[in-house]
Amino acid sequence: MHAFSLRNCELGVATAATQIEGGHARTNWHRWAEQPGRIKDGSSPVRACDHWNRVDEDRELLKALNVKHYRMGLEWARVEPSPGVFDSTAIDHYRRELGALVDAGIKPLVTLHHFNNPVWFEDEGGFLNAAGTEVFQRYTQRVVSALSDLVDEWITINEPNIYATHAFYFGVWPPGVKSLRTLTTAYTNLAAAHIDAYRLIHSLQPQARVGVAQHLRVFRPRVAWHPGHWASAQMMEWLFQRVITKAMCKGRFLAPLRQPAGIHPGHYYDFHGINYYSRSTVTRLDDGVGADVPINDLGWEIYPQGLIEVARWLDDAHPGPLYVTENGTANSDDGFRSRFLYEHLAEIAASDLPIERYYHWTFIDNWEWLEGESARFGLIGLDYETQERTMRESGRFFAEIAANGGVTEDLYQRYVAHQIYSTNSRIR
Ligand code: IFM
Repeated sequence: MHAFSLRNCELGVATAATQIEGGHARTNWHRWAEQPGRIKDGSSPVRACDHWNRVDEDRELLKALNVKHYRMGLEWARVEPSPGVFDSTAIDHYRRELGALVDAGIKPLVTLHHFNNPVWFEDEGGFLNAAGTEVFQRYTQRVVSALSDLVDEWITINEPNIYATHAFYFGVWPPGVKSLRTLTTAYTNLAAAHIDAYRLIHSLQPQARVGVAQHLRVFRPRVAWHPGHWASAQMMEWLFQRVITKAMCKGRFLAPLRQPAGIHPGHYYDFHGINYYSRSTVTRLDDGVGADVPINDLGWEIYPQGLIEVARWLDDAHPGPLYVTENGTANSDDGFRSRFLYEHLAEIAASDLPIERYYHWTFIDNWEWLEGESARFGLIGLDYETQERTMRESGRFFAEIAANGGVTEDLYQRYVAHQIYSTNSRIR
C-alpha cells in the first residue's frame, strides 16, 4: 500500500526575496555576485525570476498548485534603501502582493531576514555589531506595522546557523569573514535579534505567530563504533543546531556562547520552522556523505526519515507546533523530485508529531546563492533567458496531493512508481 492521508498537515511552497525578485536592490548578495569567481556560473540575483514584475503571473501558478500557504521573504534593501529611510513604493508593492494572495485564499508566512542584508547594514558591521540588532528592530517595526492587517505569521530569521557559518566562519558568503570568534558573535547577535523581534512583533500584533526557520540536519558518525567519529557527530550537532536553537527558543546561551546583557531566559517561539534537506556523515568536524546512498545533483544524501528524526528531537527539546518551512531537492531529473516529495510526505503522514504545515522548497527554479542559476529546485521550471515558466510533472503531482490532502494509490502509480534515485540504492 502506498496511499496516505496528510490529515492536519497543510501544503504550501516557499521562496526568498533575493532568490526570485530580480532587479538591482543593493544587497550583500548583489555586491558579492559582482566579484568575479564568487558565484559558480557567474550569475547574479539581478535576473533571477523577475518575480518583482511577474507577481500576478506567479500567483496564478500558486493557485494552479492548489496551495493554501505561501512562505515568502521581504527584501530589506528595497524597503529601507538607506539607514532609517523607508521606501513606501516598495512597501506598497508588498501590500499589493500580500493582499492579492489573501484574496486568493493563500495564507502568507513572511520571512524578515533570509541571508539578505542591505549593503549599508553590512558595512556598519551587520549582525557582528551588537547595535545591528536595534537596526533590525527598526526595520521589523516598520514592516510589521505596515503589513499586519494582511500577515499574522512571521519568521524573523531564516537558517541562522547556515548564514553564520558560511558568512563568518567559512568565509564563502558575504562578508567573507573566517573566524570562530566572529561565528559566536554572529550566533549571539542573531539570537538576540530574534528575541527582540519576537517581543516587538507581539507588542504590535498580539495574535501573531512568530518563529525561526532552523536548518536542521541529522549527523551520524561515519563508523558507528569509532569514538572519534561519534564525538565529532555530537560536537557538530551541538555547535550547528543545539546551541542556536536553545538560544533562540528559550533565551538560554550555552557554551561556547555567553548570555548577552539584557536577554533573559523565556519562551520565544509560537511555532518551529524546520528546514530539512539531508544527513551529514561525520569523520571529523566535516560534512561528508555516506557510501552507496541516494544523492541529488548537489551531492546531498536523500534521507527522508531524517525529517522526522530532527522534528522529534526539536519537539522533545522545545514542544510546540511544527512547520516544515523548507524541504526539497535540486535535480535536473524531475522524476527524482516526485519520489523525494512522496517519501518525505509519507514520513510526515506516518508520524505522530504536530506537523501542521509542509512548505516545499521551492515554488519555481531560482537563484541558489553560490550555485547561481545552476541548481533546479523548482516544482515549476524556469527558462532564465525567456523567463518562461513551465509546470513540471512534480508540480502536477504536488498540486494533486494538495487537492486530495494526501496520496492515493493511483497518484503513486502515475507519478512515483517508475521513478528511481540516482544511485538506485533504496527504492520502496
Ligand atoms: O535555497 C536555499 C534557501 O535559501 C535556504 N535553505 C536551503 C535552500 C536550498 O539550498
